Amino acid sequence: MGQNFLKGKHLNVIQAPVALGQNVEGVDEGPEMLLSSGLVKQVEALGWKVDEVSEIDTHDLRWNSPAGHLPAHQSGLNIKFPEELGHACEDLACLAQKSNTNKAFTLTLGGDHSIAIGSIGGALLARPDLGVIWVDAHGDFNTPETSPSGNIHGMPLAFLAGLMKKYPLPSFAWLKNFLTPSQLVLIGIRSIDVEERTIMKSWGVHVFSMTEIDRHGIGEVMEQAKKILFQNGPRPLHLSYDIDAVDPHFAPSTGTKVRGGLNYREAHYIAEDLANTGALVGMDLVEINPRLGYLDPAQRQLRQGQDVNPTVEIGLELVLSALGKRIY
Ligand SMILES: [Mn+2]
Repeated sequence: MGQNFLKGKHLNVIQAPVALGQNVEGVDEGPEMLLSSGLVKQVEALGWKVDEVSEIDTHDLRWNSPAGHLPAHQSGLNIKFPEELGHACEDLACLAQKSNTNKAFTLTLGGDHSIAIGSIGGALLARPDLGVIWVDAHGDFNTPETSPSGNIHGMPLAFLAGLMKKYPLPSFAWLKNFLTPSQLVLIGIRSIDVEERTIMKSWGVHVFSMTEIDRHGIGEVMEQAKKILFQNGPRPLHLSYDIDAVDPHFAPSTGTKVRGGLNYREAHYIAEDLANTGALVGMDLVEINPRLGYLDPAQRQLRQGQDVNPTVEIGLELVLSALGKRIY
């Protein structure tokens, strides 16, 4: 397509070890596991120059932080830790905006999916026209009125679609640019809350659930997804990859497992196909919880005497696919 959404092959890694968007301990350990598994070296082996590896300040956002022990509902709304997560996402948004302004690829490592409010909210400040491919088992479109749990990791798309503007949440006032329905596609979905579905239908989001993948195959689904996102010509794309989209057989270390997900090749095909567009400018990889599934003997692998967590491994591989790694 010949666009210049990136300036050369420069990449920034942002670590966002945030766990308070959900309620399972350990998801804040994702970024360090990915980095200690050799992410930077393998990204560089694909010809990328890693300009910066930064980390947002999350001292009070980890599971075992003081905030983690606060009562769940501080705001009077059915939403947990809006203050803490709003400020963390604002920090992340600053870094993401800067990286996008510099036309570097922005790779954000979570953490739970609440961090996408920061990574995408920040990218939208630099690139208001950004298209988003949201790969997930869940809809992530809940609001305080529809959420069964009040966990923000089930609400990031409601924030990014502008549906939270009606709630008094000053810590998210920095969110300025919002997605429109032609800027967003969801892929791999198989679990939507009843009232969340109503919100999604009335907003008009394009959903490619597992049923569409069964019926048409992932290749055709990606063609349709690109048709929607590129209907008015080329635009930069951001891939928000929740590892729970992948079937738990392949990616067991995650907090909200749902059976019937993407198989190994389907998971990769999405990332490979987006890399092929030449339009991909950013990616989130979220919800890897190395503490879950890790001790299951059936999942245990050893390499050079060291434990390899298969979910961390597949996450790393998905990043490489999105950055252009090819079979042939
Ligand atoms: Mn998600």
